[in-house]
Amino acid sequence: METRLRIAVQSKGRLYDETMELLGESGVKLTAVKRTLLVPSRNFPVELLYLRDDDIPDAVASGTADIGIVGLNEVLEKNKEVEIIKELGFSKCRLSLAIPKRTEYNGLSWFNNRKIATSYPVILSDFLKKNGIKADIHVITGSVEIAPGIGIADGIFDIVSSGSTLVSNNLVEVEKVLESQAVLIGASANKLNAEKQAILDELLFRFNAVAAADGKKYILMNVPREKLDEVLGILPGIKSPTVLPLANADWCSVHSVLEEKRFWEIVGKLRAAGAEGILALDIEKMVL
Ligand code: PRT
Ligand code: ZN
Repeated sequence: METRLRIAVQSKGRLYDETMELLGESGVKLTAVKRTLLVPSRNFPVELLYLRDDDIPDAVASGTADIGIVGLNEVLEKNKEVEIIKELGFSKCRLSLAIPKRTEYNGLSWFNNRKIATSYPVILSDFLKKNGIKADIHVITGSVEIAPGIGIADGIFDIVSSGSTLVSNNLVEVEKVLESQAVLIGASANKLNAEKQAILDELLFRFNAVAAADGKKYILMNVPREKLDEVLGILPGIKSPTVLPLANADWCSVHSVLEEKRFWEIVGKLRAAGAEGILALDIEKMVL
C-alpha cells in the first residue's frame, strides 16, 4: 500500500477555510467532496483526518495522525507530547484577561482572590502561578464573555481577535497573555519513517513557497532607457530586476517583486522617475 502522511485538520470552524486554502495553494487536491472522516488527496500522498480542534493535539501525540494543523492556544492548553513544526501565520488571535469596564484596575494583583471564567484553565493557571497571583478559575466552555455580566465571575480569560465581543459585553482587555496562530504540529516522541518524512519535507517546501509569496506583488512597467538606472535604484528586487527590450528601442520593460505594504510608496517614486504603464499582479507562489 502506498504510504500517506496523515494530517489532522479541523472539520469545521475558524481554522477550516484557511487550512484548506493553504493545502489548495500547495497543490494538494482532495478526492471529491468531504463525506467521510478520512479523505485522501488524489494527487499528493497525504490524507486528511477531520476532527474537532480540541482533539487534534492528542491525535498527533498518540500517532493517530502524523501531523496536525491547530491553534497554538489548543496546543498549549492540551499540553500533549507534540512539537511545533511551523507557524502558519493565519487564525491569529490572543488570549487575554478582561474585566468589566469602568473598574479601577491597578495591575495583575487586581485578580488576587477574584473569580476568572475561562475555557483555558491550563494556560491561565500557569500564567497566574508564574506571576504569583491566587485566583479562583471557573471553567466554562463557550460564551465565557457573559460570565461577569451574569455575576458568575469577576473577570474572564478568553480569545480576543478584533475585540468587538469584549466591547459588546462591556469588558476591557487588561492583560495580553498569549499571541496565538495556526501551527503545524508533529509528535515529539515518535519519529516519522523516512518515507513520511520525505512527504512532510515536500509539503513544508510548498508551504514555504506559499508563505514567501504572501504580501508580495509582481510589478512590471515601461521605463525610458535614459531613466533605467534611476528606476533600478528605487526597486528593492529579490536579487536583481528583470530588464527586457521593447519594440521601441528608447524604452524597456522592467519586472520586479515588491512588498505589498510598500507598494504605493515605491510606485510614487517610480512614476516620478518616469516609469509608465505600471502593472501589479498577485503572486501565488515563490520558490527561492
Ligand atoms: O468545533 P471545534 O471544537 O473544532 O471548534 P471551536 O468552536 O472550538 O473553535 P473555533 O473554530 O471557534 O476556533 C478555532 C481556533 O481559531 C481557536 O482555537 C483559535 O486558535 C482561532 N481563533 C482566531 C479564534 C478567534 N480568532 C476568535 N475570535 N477562536 C475563537 N474566537 C472567538 C473567541 O472565543 C471570542 O468569543 O471569537 C470571539 C472574539 O472575537 P472578537 O473578534 O470579537 O475579538
Ligand atoms: Zn474546539
